Amino acid sequence: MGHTVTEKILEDHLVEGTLETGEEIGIEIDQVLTQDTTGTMVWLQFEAMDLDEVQTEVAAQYCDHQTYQFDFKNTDDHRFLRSAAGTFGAHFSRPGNGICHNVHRENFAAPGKTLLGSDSHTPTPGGIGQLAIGAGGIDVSVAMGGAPYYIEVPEIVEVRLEGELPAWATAKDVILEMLRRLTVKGGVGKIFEYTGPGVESLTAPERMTITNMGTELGATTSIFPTDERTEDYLERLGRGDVYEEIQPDPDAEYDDQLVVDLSELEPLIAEPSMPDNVVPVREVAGVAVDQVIVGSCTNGAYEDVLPAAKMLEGREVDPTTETIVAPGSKQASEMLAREGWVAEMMAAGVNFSEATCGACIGIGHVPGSDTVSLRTFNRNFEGRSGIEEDNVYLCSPEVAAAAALAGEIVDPRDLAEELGDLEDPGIELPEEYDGSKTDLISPDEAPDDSLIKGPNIGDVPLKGEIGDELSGEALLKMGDNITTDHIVPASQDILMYRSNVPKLSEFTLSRVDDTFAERALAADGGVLVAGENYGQGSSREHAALCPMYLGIEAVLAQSFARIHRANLFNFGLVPLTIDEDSYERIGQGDDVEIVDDVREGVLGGAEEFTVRVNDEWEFTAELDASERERAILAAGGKLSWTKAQVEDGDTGATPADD
Ligand code: MIC
Ligand code: SF4
Repeated sequence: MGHTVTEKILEDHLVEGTLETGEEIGIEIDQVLTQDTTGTMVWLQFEAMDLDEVQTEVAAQYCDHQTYQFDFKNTDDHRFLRSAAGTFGAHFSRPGNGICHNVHRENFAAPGKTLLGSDSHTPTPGGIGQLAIGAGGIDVSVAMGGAPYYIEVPEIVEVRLEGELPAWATAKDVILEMLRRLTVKGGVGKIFEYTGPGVESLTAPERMTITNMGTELGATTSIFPTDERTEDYLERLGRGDVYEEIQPDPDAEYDDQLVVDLSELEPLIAEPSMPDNVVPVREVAGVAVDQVIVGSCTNGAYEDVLPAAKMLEGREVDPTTETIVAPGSKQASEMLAREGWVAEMMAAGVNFSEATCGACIGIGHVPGSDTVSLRTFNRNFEGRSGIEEDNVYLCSPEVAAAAALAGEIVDPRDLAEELGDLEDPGIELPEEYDGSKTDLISPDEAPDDSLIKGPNIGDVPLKGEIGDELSGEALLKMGDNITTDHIVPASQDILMYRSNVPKLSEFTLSRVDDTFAERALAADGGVLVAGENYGQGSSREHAALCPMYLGIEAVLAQSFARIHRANLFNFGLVPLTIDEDSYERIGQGDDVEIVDDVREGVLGGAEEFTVRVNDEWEFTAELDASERERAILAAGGKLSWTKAQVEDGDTGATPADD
């Protein structure tokens, strides 16, 4: 039987297990990336495991989320990260150099290689045939120490692209169409592999918009085959030598298939406040727009900003619409500046920002109350923009620029007809990506060789081993699709505590119930109850770490998002799956008790546990976990488990010489 692109790369990197859907395998990781808001924990855990040197081919530390450094704590985090990169052997990208996914694709991404990153949009270079997966921080630390990354082999779904995009339809509309069809949980347990004649009509950057936002489907990753377009892109980056052709075999078999006819697509938009709330732009035309932002790791690359710049050239944005462009990397800004596009945009009324995640997580450009913001980003979860009742729409740079000009949502095809001289700008790649590399410091040039820890950088809290008994109050009952932004928000006032878990945990679940943290501490233990897809969104392990710190011992949910589920194991919280009837019946404040011996069940492979509620009624909850996950859980989390493994010399990770 022939192989898919995914199988070829997995097979090349397989160090443990059998490559069969649903089986747990261990794969070798070639590259890792981390960023400023998850990176401090990555390195603190690397240090706590007594590891002293990066073992992967490439490790890169980016500073991208909180680059404005509103507080000394952010600056201290950046200083610590630079010192950690220097001490342990990673590349360091200075604050302002750009978003991790953009800078990584420009400098390190390579077909056929594996990449593990502590950010959920790590799959971005899947667009150039890299198998790239987002994970919690400790998974990245362990892989960086040289150990395999363990994963259940997902279903591989073929997304067959037919035809070519018509005028004004874009790569963003391809992924919005996928979200419209499959929803934000449609990709859980799946890898989307793009194939078909439509692939060659898309440039490498367009493919990366699609793979980036595959994360919003809940997918493990998304990947494209490689071809002349991939090679051409890498050559323009000056890295043609890393090109490798990877195509699926003609008789490759997929677990499932869907077809997207590119020629049938039209400009689409995700309405507030979920990325799968997708409708044609024409359906919401006429809605007044107060703010437009072009940027983010989805659509902030040079090739994304350029079409918007071309549309704005010689025109003026509507006086009622504030328009901001925040490129994904400093290289993109520098090139756009040298070519004169920055000046054109400024003359059109654009406020040009530094290369940062910023507004994507509510840091800067927070929308006004009762206003509409149109963004080229990937997420519009309620409140993420920095104001609770926000109205954030997601769209392509072309739709964003059209709205900036019109002051309202408008299909660019209709605006083009009205204006007469507005043409679809299309996608144009530069001859050469020739931005400076000043802000990317290689391990050889590192200015530091020891860790610099400011007063806000604390230790990683540890949980004890799991005991025989587990009981407590159902401290909070939540609905479906609870995001990690609900669990530990990422806004500016909270983000500065990412290295200080006791302080950060005060904000746990505050977006659902602001009395939660206080109640949890007072209760000294308890459980959480949730509906489907609990923990979707970010890779931030703080969403498990903070509840753990507050004494939460288990989460009972109808289903879990992939990265968050792994994070729960990593911090010793039992993720139990419950059915709809039990979910409906259990109430907030109920007393919950696992009747069976928990430790024995976890270690002995029990898949079902009896849960007793208020001493009145019982139901069965499921624990679907591999042997390795059970051992991690029983040890109280991955840090304790790995330390023990390292002491036994079992992980493949390389401990420090004492
Ligand atoms: C996000 O888009 O939500 C983030 C902020 O990039 C997160 C990482 C984090 O929480 O630090 C992600 O996507 O993993
Ligand atoms: Fe940054 Fe937003 Fe991308 Fe997350 S989704 S990495 S916050 S730009």
